Amino acid sequence: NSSPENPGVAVQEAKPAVKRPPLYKVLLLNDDFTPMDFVVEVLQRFFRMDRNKATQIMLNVHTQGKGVCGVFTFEIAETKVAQVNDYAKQHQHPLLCTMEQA
Ligand code: TYC
Repeated sequence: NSSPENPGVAVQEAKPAVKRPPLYKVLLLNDDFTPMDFVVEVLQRFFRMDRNKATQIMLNVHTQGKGVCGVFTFEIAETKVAQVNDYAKQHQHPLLCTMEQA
């Protein structure tokens, strides 16, 4: 990448200063006590799912032990996890939400 003015002299090229941020999966964990209806409500309220989608994800978590509710940047994922865990606590359910890098 030398220039015509300075043949053979390498020119430092600027890298575009944009990078995709790392993404995080927000996971719901199964337990034996949280009512299915409550989990469906949580998925609708905090992940904006319709009732059918929420029921499908809830049943997947129920049978597989855990499941992905969505994929977000770090701060959004952290906020979702806190909202779900706080809401579950307020309603005295042991439901747990976690995150991991996608
Ligand atoms: N296993 C629970 C029940 O049988 C339902 C449940 C589903 C709980 C998903 C948590 O993340 C969960 N009532």
